[in-house]
Amino acid sequence: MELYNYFRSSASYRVRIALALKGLNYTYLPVQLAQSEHLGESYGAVSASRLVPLLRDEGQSLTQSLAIIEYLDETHPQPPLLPATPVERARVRALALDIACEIHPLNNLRVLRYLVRDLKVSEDDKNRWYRHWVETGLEVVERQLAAALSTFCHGNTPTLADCCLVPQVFNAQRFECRLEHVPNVMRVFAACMALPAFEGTAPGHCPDAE
Ligand SMILES: N[C@@H](CCC(=O)N[C@@H](CS)C(=O)NCC(=O)O)C(=O)O
Repeated sequence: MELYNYFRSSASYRVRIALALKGLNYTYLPVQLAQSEHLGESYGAVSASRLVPLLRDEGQSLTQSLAIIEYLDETHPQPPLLPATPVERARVRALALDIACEIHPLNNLRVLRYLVRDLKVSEDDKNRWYRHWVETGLEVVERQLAAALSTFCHGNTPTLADCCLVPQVFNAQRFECRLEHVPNVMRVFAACMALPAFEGTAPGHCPDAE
């Protein structure tokens, strides 16, 4: 397998965690987002959306981190990243989507660049925007974690939801977001980071880390 990704990309980090949890080897292919390499012709020939991550497996190109993780879960079922019952699976997917759909897209690189370059928003206001959506978005996750306490987001083993939560907290810390109001998010974050699959694939350990 080959993973096109970028060390600071939280969507890429989700997939790195899933690959590590399943003990799968892959070739790390860096795409330098900071230098806009993803917008160039060569990555454009690989990816229609020009976003990372993109996983190549068995000659197929797979995009969208959550779809990639579910693909990995179906093709390599152990350890499972989704629980056994439909209602539990719905909860885990909902937690993952609360991060991947309700927080991350508002703070993606192209959105931040549009705010600054096209709408002429100041650097300070861009950071306020970023923090606002992370802090309010994580509150939604916090309420759900507080209502059903468990070691990880759901139960005592990591799931798709944890693959999303950890990279989002990394981003939050990088942008100095407030996190005292989400103690259960931070408790689950700490439990995940105690595992090599989360720690070893963190941005700072990636081959393209600056
Ligand atoms: N929903 C997509 C999001 C992919 C995505 O937006 N990736 C970011 C990096 S985290 C990216 O490539 N951004 C480039 C840009 O915004 O120009 C997924 O989960 O894979």
